Amino acid sequence: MNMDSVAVEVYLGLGSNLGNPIANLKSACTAISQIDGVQLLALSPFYSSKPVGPQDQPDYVNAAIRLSTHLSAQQLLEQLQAIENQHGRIRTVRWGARTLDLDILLYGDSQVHDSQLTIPHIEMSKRSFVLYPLADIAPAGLMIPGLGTTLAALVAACPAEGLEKIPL
Ligand code: A4P
Ligand code: MG
Repeated sequence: MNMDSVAVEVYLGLGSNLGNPIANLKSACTAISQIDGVQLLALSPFYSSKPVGPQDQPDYVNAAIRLSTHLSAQQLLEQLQAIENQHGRIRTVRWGARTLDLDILLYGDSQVHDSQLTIPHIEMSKRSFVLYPLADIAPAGLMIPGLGTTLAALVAACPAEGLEKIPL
């Protein structure tokens, strides 16, 4: 960690569809707020969503987080994967059911393309369960690096089908 560096604003997507998804996301949020070098700035409402990918799995609960950090994207990914593992995440089927999925959606205005990370998250612009919670906590004019478009434009182009805000 480089404490001299300027903090970067980061957005995460959270998802769960096994066990108690709401409890899993709340507990993940607490764990994320406790990562050294991370300051949690906002948590979106929770949404229930129909599974994208294999349909023979339960509905998901999804949310988004805004944080600021001095960690590199790679360091943050390691911390997030440790939290996924603590929540009993077992990697089997691609896009299959999971107790906890933590994805880095945006890392400042950076674009990352390496063997470990693709940022902005490759599927985010098509997924209502990512875009709507993100829009709850991010400025509408937020530019999506590499796409040359704003978050608001992506939301406008993405129907909210199968997505419902969970009243708390
Ligand atoms: N990786 C690359 N880029 C990133 C990034 N920006 N953030 C790599 C996090 N990880 C990133 O991820 C596999 C690898 O992706 C990691 O080791 C990391 O190096 P994974 O979570 O272990 O595996 P996965 O499930 O095959 O992929 P992923 O990307 O998590 O799946 P998705 O695309 O997120 O899809 N339907 C609803 N309604 N709601 C959901 O939340 N989620 C999925 C999972 C499918 N359908 C869903 C939902
Ligand atoms: Mg993931």
